[in-house]
Amino acid sequence: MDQSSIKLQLPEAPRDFGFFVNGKTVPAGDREVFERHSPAHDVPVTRLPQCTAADLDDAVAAARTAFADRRWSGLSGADRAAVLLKAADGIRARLEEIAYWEALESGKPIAQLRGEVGGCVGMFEYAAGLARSLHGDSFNNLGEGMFGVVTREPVGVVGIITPWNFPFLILCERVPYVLASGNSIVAKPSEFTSASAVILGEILTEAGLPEGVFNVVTGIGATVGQAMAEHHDVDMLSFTGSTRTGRAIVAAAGASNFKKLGLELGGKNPQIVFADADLEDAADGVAFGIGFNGGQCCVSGARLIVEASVAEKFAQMVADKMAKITVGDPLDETTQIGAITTDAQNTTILGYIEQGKSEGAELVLGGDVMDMGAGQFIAPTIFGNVTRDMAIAREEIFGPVLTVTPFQTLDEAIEIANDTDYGLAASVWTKNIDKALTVTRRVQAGRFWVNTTLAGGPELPIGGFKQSGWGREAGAMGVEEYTQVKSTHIEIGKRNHWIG
Ligand code: TXE
Repeated sequence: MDQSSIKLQLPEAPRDFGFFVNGKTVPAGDREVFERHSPAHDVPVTRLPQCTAADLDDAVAAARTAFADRRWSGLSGADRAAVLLKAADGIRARLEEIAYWEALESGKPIAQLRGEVGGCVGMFEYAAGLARSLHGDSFNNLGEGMFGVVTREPVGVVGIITPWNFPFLILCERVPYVLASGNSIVAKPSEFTSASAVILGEILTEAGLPEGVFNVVTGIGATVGQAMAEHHDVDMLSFTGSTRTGRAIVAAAGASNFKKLGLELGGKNPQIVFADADLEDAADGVAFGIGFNGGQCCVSGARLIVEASVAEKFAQMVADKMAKITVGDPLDETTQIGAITTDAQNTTILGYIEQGKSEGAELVLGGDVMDMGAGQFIAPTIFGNVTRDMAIAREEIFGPVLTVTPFQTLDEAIEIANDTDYGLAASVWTKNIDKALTVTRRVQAGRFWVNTTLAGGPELPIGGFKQSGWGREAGAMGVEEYTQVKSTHIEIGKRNHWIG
């Protein structure tokens, strides 16, 4: 599609996408079709095939054949890097198109999406370097007669199941890293936001990725996703989504072939603010941490834990910031928060807001839907006087809802921060280096931010402690996770015989 033909207006008719197997887009044919309505405009925007378990079998078979004949894993790291770099160019060239369809399917603001898709270019470029630098280890200290070599090999056929909150970004935090070592992939995007995954298939083929190495099956989690988790010929599965579905994936992997799993699950992430912080910066950061993507991030800073001496003043500063966030049409360049992506998520968030009110928390800001004429929008919301036992303080709301809990001492702040089943991310705001380091050492979280929040990039690995998941994505670890290690002993010279 010509980039210049994309206008920031609703499409005249929904666009038909196929799924993607063996280097080619496959049209829906006689399969059922899922029509996705824009959550911001209530009009149909895309149509995608509901793949079946048989379609998944075909995609896995294509990935297996591609892996077995080494058409990709047998290439040099340099050759794989060349394809990943061309794919980065391909994403750059189609950035506007990806951002447009994703804005329509997800309700995210277009300006935010341009940044996200631009970030995906960097993921491919960084992973290209890792394809060339991936290496093992050697042991030259085993005596005159022995040499030891440790090599890394791709795992094989990797399944990737992704959610609707960052459809293209989460895919790109995995795909180039998984490809870097030579694996083949079958991806299953969320049924609500599948278009960008299919576009990525086209981009990879145009970049020279051999056919069968990257495949996309579209469809429903309970059928095609579950079938992927149960599949005996999927060697590893990367799942990003709810903790509930994560449990089902673990059970399915155990009941089938013990496939290796990477899991990025929920979060209930603390924002710890000390009285000595730059409170202006911290207020902006806390508002950003919960407002960005409408709070629909696994790493959203949903729990403000603030030193009691400044708690009231600081909550008001955050409220003043959050009241100024521009909520509205995702296709408007100035919008900062768009629509809530799914109907179910909208219901969940509103349910938690009601629960917060009935649990006795103080509603400081928002707490209601916003009428934009169409679509589903929720006002940025703050609850004060939130105690640790309240559901709004414990459960992942996944919406623009911030809870405020005061603390008296550093130890208490750390205790509150760790009082959760999750451990995905945390932020601390202070100008005191000792406090910052003590908090980063003692709070259990896979990602940490000091005097900032939600920063990221291709270099640093991501993943969770506790029930937030297993394994790491991105960074050098994001490649290593999708390899298996082989230890080889090599005898030098004549064997010392066991049997005389
Ligand atoms: O997630 P699901 P949902 C959290 C957030 C949200 C809640 C529910 O709290 O409110 O999860 O969201 C596929 N076997 N997060 O219901 O169902 C599904 O098709 C295999 C946190 O949308 O976990 C989709 O592709 N796959 C999160 C993906 O799993 C299955 C991001 C995620 O959907 C499946 C999103 C099954 N049985 C929601 N059932 C994060 N960590 O960022 C569904 N799927």
